[in-house]
Amino acid sequence: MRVDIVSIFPEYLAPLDLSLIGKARANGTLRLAVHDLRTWTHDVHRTVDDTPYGGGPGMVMRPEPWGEALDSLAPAEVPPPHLVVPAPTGVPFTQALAHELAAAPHLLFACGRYEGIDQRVLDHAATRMPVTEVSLGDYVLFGGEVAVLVILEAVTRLLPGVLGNAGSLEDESHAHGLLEAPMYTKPATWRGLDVPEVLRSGDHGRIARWRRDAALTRTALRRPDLLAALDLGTLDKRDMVA
Ligand code: 6GU
Repeated sequence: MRVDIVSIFPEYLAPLDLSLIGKARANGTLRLAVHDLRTWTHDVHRTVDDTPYGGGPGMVMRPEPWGEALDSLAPAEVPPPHLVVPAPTGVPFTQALAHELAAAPHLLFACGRYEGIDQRVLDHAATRMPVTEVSLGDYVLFGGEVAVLVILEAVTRLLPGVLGNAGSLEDESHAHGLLEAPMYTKPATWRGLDVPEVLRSGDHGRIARWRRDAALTRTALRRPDLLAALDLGTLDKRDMVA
């Protein structure tokens, strides 16, 4: 997968050199480049923002540098990249969207700052490529950079060969619309607290049942919205008594 990120704070993306994303870059699974938006300015002050039409506080990112940046990074390419714009006004970022983005050959991230990017940039881009504004949740960040770190971490681990154990993708939280059951490792007793007996029983049927019930209970308590959205056809008879 190819990934381009445009930001006025490229240093913010330095963590992309680390850990499994860094490894995916080193072995060629991920061809990632970070670009400074000011590369595409032409005035001595390298201006990227201006006051909002209609008034109000803050500044808005001017369209010209963004237009040139997108022209440069998405030249009449077939297929074009998927433009992802992190913003609190976007659609919620979910595991399903992570899977969708992981299937794209080329992602282009536009990191806005201030009160956002002039809307015409996104409207114009949408005439030539898929554009998705994505939100991490119902709160406001300074800019899109940290959101890109989050989105790319969720996407990269879905790419073939990035996770050592692909089985990790199978049962994890959100894979089936449920939160995952609690996990334990050795020692069996720690500070007077025991690992649930069933997990040490070696009875794989009982263990699977216990984990399923724990996942349902945890989801009911913490994320009733997920439980309500669950396809009832995926429940079995014993789920109903849990
Ligand atoms: Cl993706 N960007 C910004 N700037 N704020 C956010 C967000 C994204 N998601 C939630 N708040």
